[in-house]
Amino acid sequence: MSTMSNKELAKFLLDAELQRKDVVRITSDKVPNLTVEEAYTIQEELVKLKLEQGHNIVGPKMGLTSRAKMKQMNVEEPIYGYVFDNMIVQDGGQISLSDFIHPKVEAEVAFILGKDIEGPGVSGAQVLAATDYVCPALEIIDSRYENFNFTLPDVVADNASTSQVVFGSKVRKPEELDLELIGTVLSINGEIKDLGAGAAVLGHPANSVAMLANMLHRKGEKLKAGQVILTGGITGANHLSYGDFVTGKLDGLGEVSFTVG
Ligand code: 0L1
Ligand code: MG
Repeated sequence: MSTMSNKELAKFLLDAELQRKDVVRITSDKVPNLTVEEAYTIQEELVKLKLEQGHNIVGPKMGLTSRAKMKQMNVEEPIYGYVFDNMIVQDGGQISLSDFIHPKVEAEVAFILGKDIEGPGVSGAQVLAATDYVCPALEIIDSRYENFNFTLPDVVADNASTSQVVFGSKVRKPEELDLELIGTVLSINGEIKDLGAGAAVLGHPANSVAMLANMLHRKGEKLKAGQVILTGGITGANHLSYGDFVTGKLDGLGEVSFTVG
């Protein structure tokens, strides 16, 4: 049993984020027997603290949605976290390396919801019908744990490593694209770092949003119209360094970019 409350654990992780200082994973000493369910309770406390600080939720996001990442973490189910308005970086803008511990970037598709979506039993087809637009995105993840060394409950408690997000300025109606086939290239300084297709995300990025709605239903929550949902990396996550120029090109959705200052 930990001597720290869930709120104290959330504060510990938030302090690490705000001070850009990595910490040892909480399951190593503080809460060795932490379950995923309990970890989501810590994440809820973290979300509350961010809301209390005046930040607003842009939308929940999905993580660990590729078979490769799930296998690596030995998990059957992806995880979710929350993106806040103070995490958004303008397309073509600059991020500052000093705002992070050890950032990595991955290319994703984001869904902009036109209608609420409530589980259980939500399908990808229902998600597409409830989606107004999709757009390209670059997610910058930054685990608060030393060397990205964590177990599944650790990363859930740490808001799924969420840090900053660049949404592309071009939006398209989902029915105009075949999101399963959407070719994606992630480049840094003109060098291709990784590539993939939309199907890397649970077979189709809409399936990721469906799964998210079904997972949130367990907590009595739903996805809301207007929320922007990151569906999970189509590419792997690549380390960022000072001076990097990062682009994500998604077929039919155009380019999204940022520089690292
Ligand atoms: O967005 C993501 O896929 C992050 C999931 C957390 C795992 C990681 O930090 O690599
Ligand atoms: Mg991601």
